Amino acid sequence: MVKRTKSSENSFYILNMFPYPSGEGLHVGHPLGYVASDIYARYKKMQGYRVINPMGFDSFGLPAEQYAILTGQHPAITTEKNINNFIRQLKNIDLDFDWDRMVTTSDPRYYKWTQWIFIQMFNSFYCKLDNKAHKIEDLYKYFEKNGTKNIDNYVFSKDLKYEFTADQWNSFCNDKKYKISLDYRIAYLDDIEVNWCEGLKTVLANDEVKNGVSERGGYPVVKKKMKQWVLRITAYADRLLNDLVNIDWPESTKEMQRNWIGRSNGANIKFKVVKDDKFNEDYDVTIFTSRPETIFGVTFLGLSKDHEFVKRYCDDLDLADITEESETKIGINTGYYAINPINNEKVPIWLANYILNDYGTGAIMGVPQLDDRDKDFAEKYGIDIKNIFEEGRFINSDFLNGFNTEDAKNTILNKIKELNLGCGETTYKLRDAIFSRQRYWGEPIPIYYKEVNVDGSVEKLPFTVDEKDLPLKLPDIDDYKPTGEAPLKRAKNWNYKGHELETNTMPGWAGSSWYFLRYLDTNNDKEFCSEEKLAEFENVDLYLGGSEHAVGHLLYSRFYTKFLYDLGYINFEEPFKKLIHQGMILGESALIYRINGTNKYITSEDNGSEITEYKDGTKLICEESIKKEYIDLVEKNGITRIHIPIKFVDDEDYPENDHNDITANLDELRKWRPDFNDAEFLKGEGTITDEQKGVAYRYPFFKVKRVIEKMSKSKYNVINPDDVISKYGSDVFRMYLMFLGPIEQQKPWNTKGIEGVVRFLNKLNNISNKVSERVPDDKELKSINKCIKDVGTSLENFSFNTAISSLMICLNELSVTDNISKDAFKKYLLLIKPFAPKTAKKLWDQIFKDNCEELDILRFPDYNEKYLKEDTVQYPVMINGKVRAQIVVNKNITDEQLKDIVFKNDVVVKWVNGVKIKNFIIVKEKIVSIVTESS
Ligand code: ANZ
Repeated sequence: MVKRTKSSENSFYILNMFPYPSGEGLHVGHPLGYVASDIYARYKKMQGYRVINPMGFDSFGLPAEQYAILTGQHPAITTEKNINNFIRQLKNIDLDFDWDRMVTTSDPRYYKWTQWIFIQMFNSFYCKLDNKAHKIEDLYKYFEKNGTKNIDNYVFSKDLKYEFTADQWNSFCNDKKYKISLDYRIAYLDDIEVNWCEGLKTVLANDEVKNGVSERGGYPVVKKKMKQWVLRITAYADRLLNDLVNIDWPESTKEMQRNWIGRSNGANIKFKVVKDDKFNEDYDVTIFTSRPETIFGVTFLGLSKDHEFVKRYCDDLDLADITEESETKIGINTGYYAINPINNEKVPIWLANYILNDYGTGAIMGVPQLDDRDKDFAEKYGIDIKNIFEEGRFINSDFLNGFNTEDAKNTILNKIKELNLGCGETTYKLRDAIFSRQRYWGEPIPIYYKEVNVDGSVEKLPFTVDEKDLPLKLPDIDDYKPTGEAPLKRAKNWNYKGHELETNTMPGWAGSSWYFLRYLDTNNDKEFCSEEKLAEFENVDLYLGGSEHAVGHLLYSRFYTKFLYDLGYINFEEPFKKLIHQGMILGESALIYRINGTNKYITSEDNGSEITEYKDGTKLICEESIKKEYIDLVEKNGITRIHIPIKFVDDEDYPENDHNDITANLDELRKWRPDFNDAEFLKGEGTITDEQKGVAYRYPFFKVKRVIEKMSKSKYNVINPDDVISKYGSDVFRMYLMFLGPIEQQKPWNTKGIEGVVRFLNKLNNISNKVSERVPDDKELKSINKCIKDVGTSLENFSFNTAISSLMICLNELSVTDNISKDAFKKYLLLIKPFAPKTAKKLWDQIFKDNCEELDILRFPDYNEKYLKEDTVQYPVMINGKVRAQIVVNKNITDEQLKDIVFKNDVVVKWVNGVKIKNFIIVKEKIVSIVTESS
């Protein structure tokens, strides 16, 4: 059990979500969080913190495998190449990552421990007594003592299908005990319904299936039960929910996790099925509702088509039409009725496609007035709708009449318990996490199957590979093509000690759910992380990453952390104390329009009418006959939008007009793709008048349409940081990225705006020639001290753009004089160092190298409050109780001087002219009050 607590208050762990090393490399959107973290890390280090800011690669995944299928290259090879390219690009941005801590999830030295954690999950169960994972041995002990008596209160499990006494258990052979224990473990095998697509020979995720066919290719998809490894994350639902209050995360992300976990407090209520001539058994349907107080509004019961009642009594119904995928509600009337236990009303029992079999009890009470789904359904099938709620109060609800929702809920829950009609019940939307993937490029699951004898019959049970034999390395295969079978089935000698090995691999999130722990002790081959190393930094102080991971990765990481905590391997329950989502950097795409069925292109989206005149007044001048020809064609054939590379959009050619960012370079365009070779572009000619100079420019152009959208290769709007850096240098790139706006905000990259940052750094370079030995003057002291304070405050608030604004303002102030004092300049370089490390270093070496002071060891400067005091003060002037004017004066003036100024003020003169002053009061640095005679 880890007892050690964090060894240093002075340590700080910063982390970015590690990237998948795609073949496309980084675009400017990726490094936003990296640069922010780098600036923050450098700042914290300058404050004397021990900081780590590691980087690694989430390198298992489908794209590498897809690429292998196409090219026959082993994914390990392409992955390595991609990683090297990423590292090169990241270093190019001057990111000061702790490269010696780097992890890659597809490295056997790393996934050894991903496999080890899986084995720990296999060897554990979740104990309800203390709400923690325990070693499976404790479950054995329980069975030895109690058999399955009250097992429901002891172990967290989906269904408890065994029943035996302690004596019986003790008489079981080991293999039978082992087999029984398999059902209670945190990692367990389950027959799970999956979406099987025979056409693609693979299992598909829910979002890859649309209307019953595969999104890609449109092949039929069927539900099929398959044996899969599953992790019992549902055992952690309450902790995952409750502990959200302890972490500093965006509220919206917490809310998404809450919704995903979906705890719902309601009730299970029994409805009796009515006996008649075709049905005379005693049968109850138990429904789950989150709104038991609406029970007087029930007009039908709804069951999932897989409900047990249906299997038993409805074999005469044709269930084929009830597809879950369908967007519209579909139902069948079973012909049976149930009795509302509260008011004894008889309501019909329907089957409906919107009722999930694995949520609640798979049965609902339909309350059409208050539940939209029920309302749609009732309206479609002509089922009654009863009004029971109006203006916040229940009506037509007998003993609930006049109650509000909360009172009604409490009252009905008591009634239900009293009458023994059911019980309060908490349900969750969260499902156990399917862990098996039928693909190649992932961690092998360290399980083998051995035949054992259980009660006289031979069964194949799963066993874990010995920990000392880890990693279980991913074998080579000859053919990566998907055939519907797990690719590892084609691996030669894929067995362990003569027993067949599991052929499914782990999902993408297995490796990413715990990598933040491995950074603390990357090269340890004895443990996933040693106790000492854990104590150095513990959990992540600041985590940066995209909000698209709000549920998946962040929830799984929390689950893994809690699990390792339960087993005593770590002493914190949450992986990431503070979380910031960086906003997406959008690209500016350029679109042109092809007239369908031709190789002719027009400059505008609309049907041709816009061809003649643009909103800015530019006239398109071309011969009427040509124009007419185009307009007719556009109307006849229609047009297609085509993305063209943004780099063909002319930036430079017409700097004096507004069109420089909307005209395409047609020569480049023709060279770009063969189909543009002999393209005909309907060029326009524009006129722009420069009123100051009194000249008009005329120029031909081909106007593209600009849209701001996600950066993506397919939209040709990707800006590669390498290009920006080779043109402007990494400091400009870093600062511009941060200057674009608040880190959390989504914002477009606009290369033109970069010039402002270029000018700023140029100015800094220039000023360095004017450094003088003189002592700083008051203005400098004030300016630099204010800047120190503002940059520090901004950084503490992760407001990088305002920090840069402060730096810009200060530089402007410092550069008004002919020279700048060495002292002020030195502080300024320290302030800018986290943002523009290269520039800071260069100037430092130029100016201060003889000082024998190393830039790298100097602390972030402190400010002196005394220089921040304003030397002016603003006085509101109150005349007869109303503020009529504001007067700004020097702080040090005398009362006499102030009085003089006040009575010379135009507004004051207007109000007090000709009347006698009864009273004149000055409250120092606060207010001036005048009371006149007549009031
Ligand atoms: C009556 C009712 C009245 C309901 C009302 C809702 C609103 P949450 O809160 O998200 O947990 N339900 C129960 N089991 C279901 C299933 N297997 N498939 C589809 N729907 C199911 O949702 C709980 C509510 O969803 C339940 O409360 C039930 O409808 C429905 F004004 O019962 B309710």
